[in-house]
Amino acid sequence: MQHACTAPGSRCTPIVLSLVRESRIRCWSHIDERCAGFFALGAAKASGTPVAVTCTSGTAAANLAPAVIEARHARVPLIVLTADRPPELREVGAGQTIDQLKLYGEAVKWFFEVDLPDATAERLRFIRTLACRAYLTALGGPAGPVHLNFPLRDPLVLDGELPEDRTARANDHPYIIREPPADPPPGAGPGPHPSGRLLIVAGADAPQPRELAAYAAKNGIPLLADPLSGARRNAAAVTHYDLMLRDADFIAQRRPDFIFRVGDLPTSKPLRAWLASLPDVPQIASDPYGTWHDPDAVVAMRLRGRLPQPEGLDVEPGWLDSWRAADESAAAAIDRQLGEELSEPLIARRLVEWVPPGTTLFVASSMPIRDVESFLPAREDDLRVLANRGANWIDGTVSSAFGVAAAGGGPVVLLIGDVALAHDIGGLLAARRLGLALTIVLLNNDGGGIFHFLPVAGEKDAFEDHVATPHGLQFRQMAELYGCGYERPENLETLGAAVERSLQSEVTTIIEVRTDREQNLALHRRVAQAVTDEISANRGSTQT
Ligand SMILES: Cc1ncc(C[n+]2csc(CCOP(=O)(O)OP(=O)(O)O)c2C)c(N)n1
Repeated sequence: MQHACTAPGSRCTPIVLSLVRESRIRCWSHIDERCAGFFALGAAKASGTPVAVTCTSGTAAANLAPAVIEARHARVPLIVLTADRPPELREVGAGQTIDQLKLYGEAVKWFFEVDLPDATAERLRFIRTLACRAYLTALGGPAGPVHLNFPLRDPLVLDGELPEDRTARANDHPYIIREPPADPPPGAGPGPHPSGRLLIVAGADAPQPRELAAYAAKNGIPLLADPLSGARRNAAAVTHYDLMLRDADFIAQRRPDFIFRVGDLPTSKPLRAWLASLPDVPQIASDPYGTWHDPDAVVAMRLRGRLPQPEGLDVEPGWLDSWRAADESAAAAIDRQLGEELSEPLIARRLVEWVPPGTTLFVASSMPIRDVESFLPAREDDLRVLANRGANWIDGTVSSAFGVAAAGGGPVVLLIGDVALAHDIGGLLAARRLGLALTIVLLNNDGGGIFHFLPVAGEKDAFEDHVATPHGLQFRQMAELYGCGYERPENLETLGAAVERSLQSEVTTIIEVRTDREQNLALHRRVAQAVTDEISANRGSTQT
């Protein structure tokens, strides 16, 4: 384990001291447990290895729940170490005591109530084994959170010498080494032998996305890849499916013969609706993590391993070309409609032009993730796109992005709306306290712009105050309060320059772009209409 997060308190003192004094673990200190949980989540998501988070007893531990739930849904290895009162102080009116047993319910892969171990050789062997087991459980199968609850009795700091620990393995070797799980053989089982109009849909955590994209390109199979899949690349990538699949005629002409679904389902509603409308088309999900992403109950075959990639498939000639031609028409229509004026979709489309290879783009839920899916072009470089799309909420986004930055591995740019930023405003403490540099591109439309797309927008008496929730926050002042740099570009050029400056800077910078919710809705509608018009106009050339 390389990273751990702490939050202050008394009862957790022994755990905090143990983590801080272990030179091989980098400890990140947080004030708010909710932030600590999401920070750990981000670091674990980015590194792919378990990260521990500890806190004191009571509601402190309850504040970790949102991150634990997200970790479960997004398969992120998190090790939660909560401090608790010893048995004699439970249910007797002692302060700061709640029932912490199975506090996170089914959201954790494993709960274990640790006893009050003495520092004898047997107990140390037990605790070492427990630590290894927690680590391996968090990492194995589908990864996820585990919870160890530690009753701790006064004194909470050592009042004497510890006996010599003779249980460590030589040369700092782990106490237990586990054989890495064998990669499931590609295409375990007989596998289908499809032909005709084949299609691949790739979502978050698609295994080996580059290989998948190369395979699709080589075999002429259209690849509808969510940016979170890492597979939106190469010649078969169809980027604008979210807009194209709103056109009934387009859909009518593109009934596939086989659909391969890899990784999680993409966010796009039109894509989901289209897949749901094709129960008669064999849909085959490759499912290496044992997850079950099929809300419409249309998947006919589940493959345990990766998608088999047989060569020499009999794919219908012209099938990929027709998708690619429509995709290019859509791109042209989008670019014409968006022009150069700053808008939320334009930023989702162009932001990556200013970031160096190896950057991670962390995208908040609500419109940012949707706009990135709809508008981010295919890229051949190693841009990584991450998001908290396990449970799809907006909480903890800032902290998660800082956690990604803490795990190292290149610059991190966070694209986020104002409500999501306000929700995790405390996460900004990581900028100065932990010395982490993030580039935060803030799309400030003073409220939840997404709700304008929903029928509730018509309920005028309640909509603005209770759904859109404008707040009027002055983010310049907020940046100052949290020791962040601040820029407010007014056009595309100055935005690009601000992003590039921020990426060179050693401090976190908030780059605020003001937008308008009503205008954003209107622009999205215009773009969608323009794509439909363009595809229809080019129908002759794109027909299959
Ligand atoms: C923890 C949590 N509470 C409530 C919601 C419901 N919700 C969905 S989107 C949204 C508004 C987000 O607004 P903002 O971040 O400004 O993005 P925009 O909609 O403007 O793109 C809310 C409150 C949620 N997703 N997560």
